[in-house]
Amino acid sequence: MTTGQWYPGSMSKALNVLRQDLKIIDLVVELLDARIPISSRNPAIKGLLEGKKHLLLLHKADRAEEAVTGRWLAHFQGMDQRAMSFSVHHKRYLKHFLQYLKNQEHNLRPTRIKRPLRMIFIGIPNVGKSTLINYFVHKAVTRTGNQPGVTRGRQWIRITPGLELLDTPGILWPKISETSTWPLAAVGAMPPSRLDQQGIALWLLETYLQKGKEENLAERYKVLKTDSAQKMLTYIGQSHGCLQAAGEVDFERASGLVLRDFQAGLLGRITLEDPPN
Ligand SMILES: Nc1nc2c(ncn2[C@@H]2O[C@H](COP(=O)(O)OP(=O)(O)O)[C@@H](O)[C@H]2O)c(=O)[nH]1
Ligand SMILES: [Mg+2]
Repeated sequence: MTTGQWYPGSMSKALNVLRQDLKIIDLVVELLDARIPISSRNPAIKGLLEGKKHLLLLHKADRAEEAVTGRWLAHFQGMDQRAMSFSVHHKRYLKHFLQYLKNQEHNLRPTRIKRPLRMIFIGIPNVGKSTLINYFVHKAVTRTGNQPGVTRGRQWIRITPGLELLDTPGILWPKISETSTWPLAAVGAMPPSRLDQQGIALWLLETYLQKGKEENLAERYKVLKTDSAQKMLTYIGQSHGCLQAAGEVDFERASGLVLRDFQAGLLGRITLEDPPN
C-alpha cells in the first residue's frame, strides 16, 4: 500500500475543516508522539497557527525515555515554544497540565473576552487524539451543546469552569519524506508497506542496540545478546518459529513480530528521535 492511498485526497478537506474550527479556538494543543517528536510533527501547519497560542504535547510519554523527554522539553523551552509531556496512564500529567493552564491563563486568554478558554487537540493519525478527548470527557464538569456563534455540529467539553475543549480533534497528516517513514510506521502512524516491514524492524532493533537496550530485546525474545540487528532478527526468527519450509528464517514474519511487540509496548521504553544537542 502506498502512502498516497493511505492518506487520501481528504487531506485538504480536513485542513479546511481545521481552518474553520480554529476561528473559534484560543489554544491549539498539538500532539506529538514523545518517541518521535520530529517525524510526528507537521511543519506545514505553521501558517494555520498564526495568532493562536500553541502548546506542544509530547504524548504517550509512558512509552518514551523519561530523560530524553526531559531533554526535548528543554529544547522546546530554549526555542520559546510551549511544550509539556502527557500520558493517559499516569494521573500526574493531567495535574500538571491543568495547573499549567491555570498559571498561564492570563497569557493564553485573549484580552477582553469573558468566557472559558477554548482549546483544540490536533495531530497526526494514531497519536492519541480521540483517547485524550475521552480522557478529558471523564474529567469534565459538563458537556455543552451548540452555542450561539459556535460552529454548528461542534460540541464543547467543559473541563473546568474556565476551560473548554472542542470534542472534535483536528487531523494533521505527517510530512512524508524518505527519512520520516520508518519512525512513523514503527509507532503505527502509518501502515508499514510489506516491502518496508523488514527495513523498519531492522532499524528499530538497530536503535535499541545503539541505545544500549539490547537487554530489553534479549529478555523479551529469550535470545542471545548481540550487537548486530540482522543477527538479532535471525535469532528472533529461529526462536519463535518464524521459519520457511526449508527451515530458513522467514524475515518478513520475524519483522512483523518485532513491530507488533513494539507497538504493544512489550519492548520497554525507548525514544527513537533525540533532540539536537
Ligand atoms: N501508551 C500510550 N498509548 C496511548 C496513549 N494515548 C493513546 N494511546 C493509544 O494510541 C492509540 C491511538 O489512539 P487514538 O486516540 O485512536 O489516536 P487518534 O487517531 O489520534 O485519535 C490507541 O491504541 C490508544 O490506546 C498514551 O498516553 N499512552
Ligand atoms: Mg481518532
